[in-house]
Amino acid sequence: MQKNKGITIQRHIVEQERLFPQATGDFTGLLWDLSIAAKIISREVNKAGLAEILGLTGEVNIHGEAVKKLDVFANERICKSMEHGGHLCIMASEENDDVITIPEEFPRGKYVLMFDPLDGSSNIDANVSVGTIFSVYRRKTTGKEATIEDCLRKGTEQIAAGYIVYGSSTMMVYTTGQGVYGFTLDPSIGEFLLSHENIKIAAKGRTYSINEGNTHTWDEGTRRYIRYLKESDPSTGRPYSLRYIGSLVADFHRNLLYGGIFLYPADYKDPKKPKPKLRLLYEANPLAFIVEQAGGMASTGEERIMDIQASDLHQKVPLIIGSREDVLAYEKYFEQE
Ligand code: AHM
Ligand code: MG
Repeated sequence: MQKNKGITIQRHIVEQERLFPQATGDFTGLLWDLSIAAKIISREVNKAGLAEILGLTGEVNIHGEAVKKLDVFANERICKSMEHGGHLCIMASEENDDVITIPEEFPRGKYVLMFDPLDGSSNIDANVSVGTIFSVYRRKTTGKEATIEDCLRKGTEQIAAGYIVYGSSTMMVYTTGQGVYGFTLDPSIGEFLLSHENIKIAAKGRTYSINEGNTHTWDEGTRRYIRYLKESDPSTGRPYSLRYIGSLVADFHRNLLYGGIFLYPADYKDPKKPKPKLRLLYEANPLAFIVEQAGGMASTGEERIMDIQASDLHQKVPLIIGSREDVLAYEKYFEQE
């Protein structure tokens, strides 16, 4: 039974925290601050359709003010919402080359926040769903200030991860390692309400999500796997349907709820130097934590995403993520090459 449906995100966070008697409330504060940033970003994303009236992002609006690009706005919003709370010691964002330190005037906390402020933002002017992705670690260094070492971690060290999808409604989905919970923003009261309790992904889906225009860049294993999905064999649920939005959070969210596999393999145009696109720390790890908590899998094709030790803040990895049996089947094809 969905006994908690409709409770606010704040109450849910507090109740989750009560499961850990030693908790200080710090972590609750962190997630709460993030949910506020999400509401503000949601408001701005929803106004994007008014660009004709208010001025396109990157231009000067009718009031003579520069209109910030939404990804820049989202990045600044998250930094501002998170830097003063005393929960964090350092942050890193997909938008910044280097780590983001906490300004001197604010207290330092024990947590590290990594985030992609507005993934898929190139889609925004066409009213396509976009998202914010985040991941939280506990600090590991012990010096006066946190360092990049606190950010270069393995996904298995995450203590929380989540995303906000700005779509037909705004939803925040997160895990602290105790299952996956989804909250829908009720704009009339400005609160995220629990709408999806203990989300589980189907063991096997009927859809695949990949940029098929890149076929010429794929390794042979990926090509054979996609061909296999398209063959007709009703006894094994094939052919699969293709669903690709080109906005990672939206593609992932759909597959999480309906089952399926998302693939962004490396570009093998130069077989000696395969080039992946998606980032380990801001995109792959947080979604991997969520999918595993929901019973699914995330892999590079040959390695569990969350087992990779990050060596660079903007390191990129192939990402194959979704229903467990589908990811396992992909790994078999990949291994045979
Ligand atoms: P971004 O971080 O620059 O927004 O790019 C990431 C996006 C993802 O949302 C999406 O899955 C992918 O790029 C789509 O790439 P492509 O257009 O190559 O299919
Ligand atoms: Mg991104």
